[in-house]
Formats: sequence, structure tokens, C-alpha cells
Amino acid sequence: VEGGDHLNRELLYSLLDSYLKNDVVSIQESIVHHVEFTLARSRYKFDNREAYFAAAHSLRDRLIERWNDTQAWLKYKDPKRVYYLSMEFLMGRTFLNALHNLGVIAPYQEALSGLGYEMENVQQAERDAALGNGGLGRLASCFLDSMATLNLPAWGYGIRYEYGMFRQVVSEGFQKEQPDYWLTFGYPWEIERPHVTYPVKFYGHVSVHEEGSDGRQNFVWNAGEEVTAVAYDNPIPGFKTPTCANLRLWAAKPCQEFDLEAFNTGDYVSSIIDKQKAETITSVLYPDDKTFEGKELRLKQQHFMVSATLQDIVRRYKEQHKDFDAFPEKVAMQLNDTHPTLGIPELMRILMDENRLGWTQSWDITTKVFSFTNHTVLPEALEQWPVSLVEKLLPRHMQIIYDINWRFLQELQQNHGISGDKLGNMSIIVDTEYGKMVRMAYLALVASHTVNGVAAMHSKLIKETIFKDFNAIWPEKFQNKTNGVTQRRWLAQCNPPLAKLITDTLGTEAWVTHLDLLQGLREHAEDEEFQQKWAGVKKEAKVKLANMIKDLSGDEVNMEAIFDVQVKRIHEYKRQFMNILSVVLRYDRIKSMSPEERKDVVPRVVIIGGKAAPGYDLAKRIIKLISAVSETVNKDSEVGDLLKVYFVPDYNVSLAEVIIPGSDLNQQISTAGTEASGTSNMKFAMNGSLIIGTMDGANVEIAEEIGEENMFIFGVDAKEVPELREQREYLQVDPQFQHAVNMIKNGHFGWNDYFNPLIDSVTGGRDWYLLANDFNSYLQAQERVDSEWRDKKVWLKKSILSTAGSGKFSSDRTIHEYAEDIWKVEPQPPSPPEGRRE
Ligand code: Z15
Repeated sequence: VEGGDHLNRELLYSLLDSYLKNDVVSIQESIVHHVEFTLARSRYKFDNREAYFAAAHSLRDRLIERWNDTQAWLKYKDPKRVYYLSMEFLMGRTFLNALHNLGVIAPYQEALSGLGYEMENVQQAERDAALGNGGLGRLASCFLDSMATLNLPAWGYGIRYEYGMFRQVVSEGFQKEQPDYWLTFGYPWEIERPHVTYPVKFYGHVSVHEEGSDGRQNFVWNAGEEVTAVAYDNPIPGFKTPTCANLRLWAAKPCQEFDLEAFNTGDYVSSIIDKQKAETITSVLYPDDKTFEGKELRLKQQHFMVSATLQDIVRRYKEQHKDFDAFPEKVAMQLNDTHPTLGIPELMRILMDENRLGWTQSWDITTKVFSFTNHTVLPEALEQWPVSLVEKLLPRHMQIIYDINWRFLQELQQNHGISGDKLGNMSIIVDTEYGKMVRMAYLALVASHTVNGVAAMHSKLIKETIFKDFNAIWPEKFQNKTNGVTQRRWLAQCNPPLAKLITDTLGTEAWVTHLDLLQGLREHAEDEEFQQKWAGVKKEAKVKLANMIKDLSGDEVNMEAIFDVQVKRIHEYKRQFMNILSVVLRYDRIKSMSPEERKDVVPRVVIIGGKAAPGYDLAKRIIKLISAVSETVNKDSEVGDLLKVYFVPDYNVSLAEVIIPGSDLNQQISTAGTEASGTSNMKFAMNGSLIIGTMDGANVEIAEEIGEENMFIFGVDAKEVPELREQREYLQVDPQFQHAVNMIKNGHFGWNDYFNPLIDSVTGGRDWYLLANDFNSYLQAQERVDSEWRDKKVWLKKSILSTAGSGKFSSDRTIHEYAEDIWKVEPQPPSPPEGRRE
């Protein structure tokens, strides 16, 4: 928009060229300004929540400066950009992260305390943005932080759900789900863009028109329903860089061009009501981690997200380019799992139907821009949409998918000599007992130039199992990108005492952007004075966790105990059940000891947390079992301080920020070959917590980095699992396993009938995840934990080496690899004010 004829550029520049000041008085002025003019509250009296909102708005102003500069700079430079498409972003809180990345924690702390508010309390007033389920969504958020910090020209795209991940309430040991309406008091970190809107179409039919002298067919999609996507931008500041990336989330609202007929027929009220249905598209996040449901609303969400996103990306490109020739040199798109795969036919449709490109050119462009990440080999997670549903909701897309598949099958026959069953096995469309289905992973694979797994072992597995046939024809498409986490949030911000000790010891803060430097801690691992400092900071973090447990249970836990933590989504393959079975045995053993013998027991505080998908019956029973064991054990005076068990309700990002630093031991005990990577394992290691775990996912690489001797590794290897599964009916059941199971069965913890389905799932030749088989090895690993805890020096050394060896697991390293090997994008540090003036 032009400023008119009288635009005074000189004046504008002079006003804009300096950033808002970050001295304490300027910050205080800005906070008080927002109390009065944004919140419209009294300058003289505001509570912690109002202080939080005012401080957040003051910080938001500073983010917007950088956001504007970065985006102007990118427009001016027009480099290749990368877009990260994800149905989930599990951001957690933003306030402390933004303060830290902008380097203004100290002045804000002083500003707030000068006004009479404590930073800690102000921070606690912020609610989590929980627009994700677990690992996959949190990975997307860590990636944004790294992309901004590395100055990459990157945007995230997703959905602004009105209800995020449900709040878990545990009542009488049972999980209850409560809605997370997180926008009640407004979300200060987003910028609404009422003018950035796109129509998104659904249903209807396709008509064909012969056109022009070449008789080319032109497809027109006459949609039956249309909604509007509205953009909400969330600034993502890099750590001490001028870059501020963008996370653009779409919300649905009714479209302007109402069905006027309905109004004219006199039913005014019900046509308004009908229109409100549009908003339901972005109302709620699906809370299932890894069970494909096939719900129509979910498919609508996926199309809504990618359609708005692609229209936005194409619009941005066309602003600066006259044709599509350069599109693949300017755009890279990463599909976070198959959830955004409809972006592929949507781009084909936009290029062919709306921009009149031919199939060949459109396909050439499409296959050069998309790449795809797989996050699991579990078959129940793989998306397969019924053809009938896709046809009904997106008739034009279904035609395009058929065309893609037809050409793909031709290529398999002609260029690769594939026919018969093998051809059918590779087809994007498959006939099943429920009718024809679209295999989304195959569609993503066929159209992507690269597919990657998320840890070395997982990337190898996908080539041997779910994508074997594809690896045979396109081995060069397959890559590994081992996950990482951002050390800004997961070390510097959540564990300041440890961060300070690291900085003091290394003599530099550079590890905050170069995590490999942590290996410099290795030489101090056996230094007694350093070990004492290390023990001191661990103690501080344990006190915080202990306070959390006190708030939740009223108990004062034994600070000398091993704080033993398993926090993650509840799932059979993660084997929380195996964890609690070993707790049952430990309890039983303590009970059978004499008081004299009990003196030698290493005390433990077992902490388990995580949400069960609302429809996942067995997972919910596992929660009830943990609660039942907890109740019996914790009130047993004979056991006393030697064993306590807590289920932490509503595990989320901000609880993780307290729990992870405060842990001594963390459990990563999935059946080998089932956990694609895991990312909490990396967060725990960074914070000096020792891993008890299987050779699964990224545990394998963590062992390479920090040394197997510094972890408690147990269980069978992935390569043994298929064979053991075959034979599991005939395997000898471990007697201790049987004993623990019997205690539950016999009602030791009450509710015995309720636990039958759980017990059935691991006995009688079932036990898909091989709990019984790994149990003995697990118990032995637990023994090693106890004996090594007794020698404080040994334990501290291992704790230090865990942190020292976690440098590889920074998402900065991961993102650098994606940028070089897949996206081919380069850092673009903004250099205001030139960019700002464009
Ligand atoms: C999810 O959180 C993960 C995989 C999935 O297929 C879905 Cl639907 C959700 C997790 C993996 O289980 C975990 O091992 C991995 O670390 C994480 O994605 C990020 O890659």
C-alpha cells in the first residue's frame, strides 16, 4: 500500500532506523504503556497475569521490529526459501524463550522487579501453546528455533487450533480429558493478518472443457463448499541473531460470498448457523499419537492447511517472477510426516488448472520442491485414506492422484521391469477389505526428491521394511537426518545453574550455538571439585522437581533418592507397563526384607507422566495401573522413603522443563526397532541424566557419543525382534515377570479385573512388544543402576559425560544437514536498514 504523494521518506527512515531501547527504564515505560493502552487497566495496580501480558506485549513489539526487518530483507534478496509444513507445532511457552533469544532476560527481570513483580511468577502466568501431541510436534518447534538461529530463510506453516492438546486430569487414577481452550485471554505472541486470506474449496464436481487450438483439456473444479483461511503470524526469534522467522498458522472462517440464495429464501438464521460450520475445521487438534483414524474432519484439516499454504507460497513467488521456471530454485517444502501430503496434488492442481502449465512441467516442478520425513514404522500409524472419501471431498485431487499413480506404474513396468504382485504392492492405490485406499506414504515418496528417517537405525529400517521396494528402485532418494533438540530451551533456559557451570568451565558461552563444545567438559569428568559443583547444580534442579511433587501430592520426597523418570506419550511400544512391573517387584523385594537388609536399599522416586490417546483403551489402563501401584506403595510405612511412585498429570512442555533437569535417571525402554528416534532421550542426556534403555532409535547414536559404559543398556537388538516375535508363544516366561504379573492379577493393588486386558496383552503367547523377553535383562540393568549410584564419584562422572557427549543432538546440527543435503538453502542474515527500507 502506497503512503500517498506526501510520503516523507526521510522522516520515516529516521523514525524507524533505531530499534526500541532495551535499558531498564525504556522497558518499564513500555510495560506500563501496555498495561494502560493495550490491557486498558490501571497503571497503578495490575496482577501477575496482567504483568505477564503487558511484558509480553512489550517484548512482542521488539519481535515485530525484527520480524519486519527479516521479511523485508528476504523479499529484497529473494533467496531460495524453505517451508516446513506440519499439522503440529508444540511450542510451549514463549516469554522466556523470546527474552533469552533477544538477550534481554536481565533488563526485563530488573524492570519487572523494579515495578514489584517477580520474573518467576510472571512467567508462570503464561499458558502453553500445545498445538501438538508429542515428539513430532515438539521436533517442529525445535526446528523453527534452529532455522531462525542459523539465519535460514525459513517459514513454518500449520493450523491455529482453537483447542490444543487436551488437558489430562487424573481422578481416582483414571485419565479424564478436558478441553484446552488456550485462547481465552488472548495470545500475545500472534499477529492477526485479516487481509492475508485465501479461499479453500471442498466437495463438488469437476467439469472438463476443451480449450484452444491444441484441444487441451481444461479441468474446472466446481466446489460445493468454500471456507476462508486467515493467517496468524507467530514471530520466531533466532538466538542473538537479527533473524526473526515466521510461523504462519491458518484459522478457518466463513467465506464472504455467502450462498445468497439461502438468504433470499428467507431462512436467514439457519444460513448463518450453517456458515459457522466453517470454523469447526480448525477448532480441535486430533489427540491421537500414531493411530490412524480416517475421520473426514481430519482430512478436511489437512487439505485446509496445505491449500492455504500453497496458495500463499505461489502468490509470494509470483509477486517476483513472471513464470514458474525458477520455482524449484526458490522454493523447498518439507512434509512433516504424511499429514501434509495433499500438498502434492494441490500444487499440481494450482500449476495445471489455475496457471495452465502442462502435466510434464507441473510434475517436474512438484518433484523438485517436495521432500518428506517419515517418523515411524508402526503400521497402525500409516495413513490410508479411502478413495471414496477423497473423491467426495476433493474430486479433482483424486483424479490427479490417479494420474500420478498411472504414470508411476507405467514407469515401474517400462523402466524397472516390474509387474504382477510387485506392481500392486507398490501402487499408491490399494484394494483392501474396506475398499480402495490411498497410501499417503507412497504418494509422498513418489513425488518427493528425498525421504528421510529420523535416526540412523530408523533410516536403515525404513529401507528394509516399509519402503523396501522403493529403496530398490530409488536408493538415492533415501537419507538419514538424526533428530536434535534446541539447547536454548532444553538446557540454557530450563536449567540456568547448569548452563552457568558449563559456561564458567568452558570459559565461553559459545556452546549455546555450537553444542559440540560440550565435549570440553570431558576432561573435568573426574575432577572432584568440579564433580561437587556438578552435584550442586543437580541438587538445585532436584529441589525444583521435588517442590513440584510436593504441590501435587503433599509429600516431601527423599532428596538422596534416585529420581527415576519416564515421561512420554503412553503407548504399548514404549513399555511403561514394563517399568511399573519392575517397580512392583522392587516393592515386593523391599517388603520381604528385614529392617537390617533395608538399610542397603538404594532409595528411588519413580516419576511417570504422559497422556493416553482418548480412544486408546490399553494405554488408559496403564495409567490406572501406575496410579494403583503408586497408591499402595506410597502409603506403605514399611517401605517409607525407599520407594515412592508418582504419576504426574498433564505432562506438557512446561512441566518437562522442570522434570528433565531434575532427573538422575531416565527410561528409554521401547522394544528395539519401534521408537523411530526419541528426542527426550537427548534432552535428558544434555541435563546430565543417565539413560536406562534399549538399543533403539537415537539411543544407539547417543551410546556412540557418550559411551555405552555410561548408560544402562539392556534388551534384545532390533535384528532379533522379528524372529523372537515369531517364537514368542514358545518362549520360557521369566519367573520374576510372572511373579509381578501375578501380584497384579491377585489384586495386590486392587482393581484386578480392570487390569485383565493389560495382562492378557503380554501373556498367553501375545506380548507383541516382548516385555517378558526383555524383562530379565531390564532387571539386571536396574541392578547396575543401584550399584553405580552407591559410588557417587562413578555416577557423577557418568552424568558429566552424558552432557559432554550430547553435542551431536542439537537441532542446529540437524537443521544444518537438512539445509545442505535436502533443501539447498543458505543463511541470509538480515542486514538492516537497507532491507528495512525496501
Ligand atoms: C510422533 O510424535 C512420532 C512419530 C509419529 O509417526 C507420530 Cl504420528 C507422532 C515421533 C516418534 O515416535 C519419535 O520416535 C520421534 O523422535 C519423533 O516423532 C520425532 O521424529
